Amino acid sequence: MKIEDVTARVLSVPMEKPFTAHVGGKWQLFTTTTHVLVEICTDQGHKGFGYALSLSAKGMKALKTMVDELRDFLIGEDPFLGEEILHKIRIHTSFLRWVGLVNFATTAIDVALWDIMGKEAGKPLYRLLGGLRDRVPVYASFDLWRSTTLKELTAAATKLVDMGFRAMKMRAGGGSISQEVERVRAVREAIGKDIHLMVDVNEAWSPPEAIRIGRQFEKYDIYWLEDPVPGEDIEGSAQVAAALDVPIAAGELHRTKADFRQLIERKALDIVMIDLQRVGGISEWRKIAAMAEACHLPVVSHLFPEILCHLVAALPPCLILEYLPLSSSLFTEPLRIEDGAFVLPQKPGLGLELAEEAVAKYEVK
Ligand code: SMN
Ligand code: MG
Repeated sequence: MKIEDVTARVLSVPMEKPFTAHVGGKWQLFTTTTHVLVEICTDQGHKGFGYALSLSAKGMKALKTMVDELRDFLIGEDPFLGEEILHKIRIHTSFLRWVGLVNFATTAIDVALWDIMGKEAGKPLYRLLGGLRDRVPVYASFDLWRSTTLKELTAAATKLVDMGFRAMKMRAGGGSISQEVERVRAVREAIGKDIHLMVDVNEAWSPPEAIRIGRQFEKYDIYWLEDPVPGEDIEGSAQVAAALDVPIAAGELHRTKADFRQLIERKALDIVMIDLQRVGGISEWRKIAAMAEACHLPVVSHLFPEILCHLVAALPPCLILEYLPLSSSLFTEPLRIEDGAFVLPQKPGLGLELAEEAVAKYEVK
């Protein structure tokens, strides 16, 4: 089997539920995601797809160009030679290092290769990766934004429980200590003691602030406190992790195995959160998950529930799947959540089918 064609398209996809979040040190309203959708066709008629996305359109045309430039490393190759293909790409982009757009481009390519491998094997990806679980615990990561009023926040949290979620993540940061603590207290009271509650600060605090506020969160049984300080402040994160009983989750902002080695060795986290596209795809995600496993640390996913469900289902250190879908309108079928669990698709590969009409509608030429 040989790769015959590789195409990349830029799509501007409206969000079902726009939100405001603290990203890049600033509060921003997000209404659209920009995807770069990559499709790979083989001479046997198998077609796989993958994608990378951003909350901003800036740089995404450059990402498409990056994928177009990497096309030569794919044409004529066997899609089962994923490691070999990635290795060649890395050698030829090594001056740019394996971060940023290089990683976003390899993500879309690597995901598409895994989709083809699953289709060729006739198995859903989680089975190809050696997994058996056809359901994984999931947490709701939408609606409980820091921009909501206290009243909206508790109503939204109660609604998530009514929808069957057994775990949920709220955002924090930006207010006074008493406001932040009051929001966590109110959500815990609204959802009761049996629901897992995570709090994501998106880098909004300094280490002393994180320690002062985090201590007051402890009595509300927080499942994890996420990115309390800037991602680059590994030492600060280690101080916070040492001072607090609540487990610290971090890693979504990090890119390489060497980054994760530092986070782990300097004890900057208790739970390893791995983003799909910052690390460069499924193949790299698995390796970083194995590093965490070797250090007896649990792993959690970041975004891309429709892709990372396969990894969470297959890999032993994985705890729970984040559910903040940003790509659902590109697929013919809705993602399935039942009784607080994400139901793995049973079709081969990613188990997803592109809604061609929607893709054509969202394409930016
Ligand atoms: C997050 C992701 C996407 C937008 C805003 C915030 C967040 C998460 O850090 O963990 O989901
Ligand atoms: Mg986060």
